[in-house]
Formats: sequence, structure tokens, C-alpha cells
Amino acid sequence: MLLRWTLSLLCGALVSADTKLYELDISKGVSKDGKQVISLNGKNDTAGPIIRVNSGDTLNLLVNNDICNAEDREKYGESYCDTSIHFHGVVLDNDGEDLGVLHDGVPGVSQYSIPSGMSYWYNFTVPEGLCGTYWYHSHSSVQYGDGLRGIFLVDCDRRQHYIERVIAKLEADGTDGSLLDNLPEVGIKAPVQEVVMAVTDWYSKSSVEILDQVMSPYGGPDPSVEGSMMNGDTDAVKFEVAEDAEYVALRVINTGMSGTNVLHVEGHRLCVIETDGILTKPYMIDTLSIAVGQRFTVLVKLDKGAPVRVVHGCGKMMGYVAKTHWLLRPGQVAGEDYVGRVGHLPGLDKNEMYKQFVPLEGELLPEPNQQLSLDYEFDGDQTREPFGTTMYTVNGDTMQEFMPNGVLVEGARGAREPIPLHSGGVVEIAINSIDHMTHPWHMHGHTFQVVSVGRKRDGPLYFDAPESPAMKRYLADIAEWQGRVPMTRDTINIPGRSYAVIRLRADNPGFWLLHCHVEWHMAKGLGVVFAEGNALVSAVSKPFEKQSGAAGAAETSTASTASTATTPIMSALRAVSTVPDVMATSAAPAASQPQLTSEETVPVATASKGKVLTIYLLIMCALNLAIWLIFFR
Ligand SMILES: *[C@@H]1O[C@H](CO)[C@@H](O)[C@H](O)[C@H]1NC(C)=O
Ligand SMILES: *[C@@H]1O[C@H](CO)[C@@H](O)[C@H](O)[C@H]1NC(C)=O
Ligand SMILES: [Cu+2]
Repeated sequence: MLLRWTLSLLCGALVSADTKLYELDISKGVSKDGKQVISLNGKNDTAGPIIRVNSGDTLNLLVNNDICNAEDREKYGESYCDTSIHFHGVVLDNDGEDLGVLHDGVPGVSQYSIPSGMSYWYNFTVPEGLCGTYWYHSHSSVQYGDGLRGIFLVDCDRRQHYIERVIAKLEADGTDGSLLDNLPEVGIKAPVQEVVMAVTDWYSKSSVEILDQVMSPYGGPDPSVEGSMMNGDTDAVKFEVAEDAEYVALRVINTGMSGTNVLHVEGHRLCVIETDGILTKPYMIDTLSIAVGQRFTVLVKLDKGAPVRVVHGCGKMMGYVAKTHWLLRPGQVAGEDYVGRVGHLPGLDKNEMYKQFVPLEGELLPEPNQQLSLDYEFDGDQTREPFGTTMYTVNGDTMQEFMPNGVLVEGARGAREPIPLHSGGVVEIAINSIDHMTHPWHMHGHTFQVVSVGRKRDGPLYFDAPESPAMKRYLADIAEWQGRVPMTRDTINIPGRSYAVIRLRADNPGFWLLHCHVEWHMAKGLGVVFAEGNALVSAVSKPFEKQSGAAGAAETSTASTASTATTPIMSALRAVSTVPDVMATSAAPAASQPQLTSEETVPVATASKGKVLTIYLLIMCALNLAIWLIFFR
């Protein structure tokens, strides 16, 4: 029986991981509001298609870059015409030579840019432990604001079961209080409708035009936000909710250029269960604040009554751009717009709620082996010679200075060496805002624990200055964490003239960016590059001329429609990295172990290792069937 159970498990793993083929055709277009945009698969809404996979799947994403013709190249230059795709928040395994960083999509750091007229494959396996709400976007120039972005959703059973348990809790206890603890083990399969909400700021000019302005000799870093979008729509959006849906699961993503957004579902409380791909203990709030780059999943119990207003505020220099969207059952019509002030929405807290949004699993990382402080500021009205414009600096350097002429992972270096992280150790980074604005900071290759965030005007934090207000707050926070886990995510807002301290384990070799995610600030150099462990590789994929019908275009569905799973054999070949996990956790029969062990220790190329394992698993499945036929019929 144990044997049979084990083998079913193996065969189950064999069929559950697929290869998902997607294709992104990137070209130039014109949006509904008359702006020049970058279109994805022929659509000009700047929202982008959703790419959806399961944990353990292998993604094969073919990117075809046709943004610029020869004339455009003259006009915009390489930086806007060449491209690359970053999977925001996706932390990939390092499998031998195939470092996760090779799919991180930062030109000059982890890959060569994809020139106009060329193509590139992003092929990687989504780790079993990675599940939740992500997005992808260009990491070249200001392309994502012009439309080179989309949503990346990763599904898994663990998340599904958790949602069912949270619903059981909500049904049992109502929505009183804030933190819902003691979840029942058994969930309730209530009808839940998933609603993706990508919120962004909006400008009447295209990003590339704005860039021209901000990069002019005395160009400032902050063009004013002129509007907002929901899923690429500048109008109010009417979301249709199925008659039988009892809950909606809002997957909220700020894919914007600069503004923090807020959402409020009138008359309903929001149950937060995810911060940037990390499942969190259910926490009830009234209004959600989302920094650029952040993601949340929020469960809302919907009544059957009146149409529901979704109040959407997009932060601008003074106040908010306000919009009213709707959740409508079949037959319902939208009513009056919300007229209150966004800044007065109940429970609006623009500070990071790093003590409230507690990860469901994990523990506080141990005391750091390395602590460092990064001071960032806008370099005033002094034009920096090499850049021809005012720039941001971090500890005196701009991000551009870290960028080599070549690819960092192959050993090339820029004017600045990357900042070394203590490989394998726990690292604490204080990010100090010397200027007065709030900036959303994003870390590549890691999620981090948010150990402490200052209030506006707490000032910078230096680990050797124990008497500063920042250090006092930090020490108080550290004392509070004993036995508790801080909010864990990959993007946070840092208040002006203040600081944030993030803690992470440097267990992912590579060259990783830590940068402000305001599109204009990235262009103006607001970020650093870290070096972690030995990230040198002997080969980096090169872009290639697109062949007509590359990789059997007939089989490759474009991302705007649906993904196609390839044949089971194909997926089995692709599923190699999931197999050892299953082996390790299940009680594999003794007879099979020697074979497996030799397989694991002999360094073979990934593909042939895959083949051998596949054949092995197919034999085991056949055996399983035989045993079943003999003993259980
Ligand atoms: C997008 O814009 C291009 C260029 O104007 C146009 O040819 C194309 O038809 C547009 N696509 C859609 C779906 O509107
Ligand atoms: C990526 O996957 C595609 C489709 O399976 C394959 O044709 C291509 O050779 C792969 N490329 C790389 C660089 O792995
Ligand atoms: Cu910024």
C-alpha cells in the first residue's frame, strides 16, 4: 500500500508540472487616448496580457522585439528600442550553471538587451515554493510605462486551501477585529470570484516624451500625475460579479510609474492574505494602500444587495485622483460616483503596515552578519557632467555607474564595483531617504523581512549612531520581533527624510538590483547593484534573429489568449527540478534508491538527467499500474 501510494505520488508529480508556452510580440502602437504606446500582442491598452502558471511549471516565453524601425532607432536610441523582461518578485532557484539571475531581465547585469528585430527565450522553472501575485515588465528605459508590462500569476494548491480556510473563519466569526487567528483546519469551498485589479497613475504624454523632459539638463524628477488607470482603462470600470459568487478575491497590483494607489470597497471590509507573493495571516482593514510594484490579495465577502462602489485613489503631488469603479451582479447598473475625499477614507494608513501583515509561515531571520546603510538623494541643481542632467545618487553613485559595458554575470564591470553582500549570511540594509519624498524600493532576487520603517522626518539610520531617533525606533522594533515575524515582501514605500531596514538571507548567488521603482527615478540612477556569492557563468543566452514560425509558432499560443500545455512527455522532461523534492519527502521504496542516488550525484547535463528521470518515472508508473492490476482489482 505504501509502495502504491508513493508511486502514485511520483506519477502525480509527473503529470502536474507542465511546460507553458507563451509569446509576447512587442511593437509600437497608438492608445485610445491618442498616445504613442508599446503594444503587446497587438493590444494598445498598456495593461498587457496575463501570464498564468502553476508552481513547478516551466515557462517558455518567447519575446519578439519590434518596437523600433530604423527611423525610430535614430530618434529614441538603443536604450528605448532594445528591451528585456524582468519578472518582478519572482525569485528563481539556482540550478548549477543556470543561475536564477539569468532570467532576471536586467540588461547589462544579467543579460544582453534584445535589440529591435531580435527575439529571446525566457525559459525557467517556477520553484515549487513560489506562488501568488507577480508582474512582469521591461527593465529598459521607461518602456513599462508605455505598455511593456503585464500580470504574472502563479497558482498552487497550498494557496487555494488557505483561501478556503480563511473563508471558513470569516463565515464562523464574521469580520470583527483585525487579526483573524486560530483558523479552522477544514476550509469551506465557497464560490470565490477572482478579480485582477492593476492600478496605475496616468499622464497625457507617453513615458518616452516625459523622459525627454526629465533628462533635459535641469529636468526635475517628478512630472505631475494627471490621472489613473484600472486594468489599462482610464474610465470607471464595471466588474461583473457572477450571481452565485459569495466572495471576491481581489488581486491588486500597482504597475504604475510613480503614484501610490489606494482602494476601498464601500460598505465592506478587506481581508488581506498576501503581500508580494507571501501568504499572510488574515488581517482585516478598510482601505488598502499599494506602493508602486507591490501586490496584495484581498478577500471580500460580498452581499447580494446593492451595486458595490470601489473607490480608487491615485496619489499625486497634492491629494489624489479619485475614481469610482463598480462590482455589479448581472442586471445591476452603476449608480452615483463617490464624492467624499480619498484622504478621508476610513482606516487609510499610508505607512507600511509591517507589524500587521504577518507571514503565515517562517520565522524572524537571525541576527545579521552584515549591516550596511545606503543614503539616497536627488543631486539638486548640479548637473552631473557625465549624464548631462541632474541625477539621483546612492552613497554618491548612480545606478548607471554600476552598469558595465557588457554583462555583469560574465565578469564585465562598470565604473563602480557592485556592493558585496555576505554570501550565505543574513544581511541588514538600512535604506535612508535624505530627500523629502516617499519612494517605493524594490529588491531583486529576494524577498525581505521589513524589520523597521521610520516615520516621516525620523532621519537616516546608521548602525553606529545609537542615539538617533531612527536607531531608537529600530532597536524598539527589534525587541518587539522576538518570537514574531515581520512583514515579508519585495517592495516597500520609504517615507521622506526617514529610513527602512530590511533583513534578508543572502542565499541566492547573483548580481541583484535594489532600486526605487519610480520609472523616472530609475532613469535618473536611483539604485544600486549588489554582488552576492559567485555569480560568474560561462554562457549567457544571446538574442537571436526571429525565425519565421520560431519554435513552432502554431503550437505557441500568444499570451492574450490561453496558454497551451504541451504533451505529458514534454512536460515530464521539463519537470526535472520538481522530481527530487517529491523523492525527498516521500518514503521511496528501498529498491529504487540506489538508482536514484547515483542519478543525483553524477553531474550530467540537465536535459539528459531529465530524460533518465523521465524514463525512470515512466517505468515506475507502469510498475504502479501493474501492481494495482495484480493486487487491487
Ligand atoms: C494599436 O495601434 C496600432 C498603431 O496605430 C494599430 O495599427 C492597431 O490596430 C492598434 N491595435 C488595436 C487593437 O487597436
Ligand atoms: C526555450 O524553449 C523553447 C521551446 O521549448 C526552445 O525551443 C528553446 O530552444 C529554449 N531556449 C533556451 C535558450 O532554453
Ligand atoms: Cu523614487
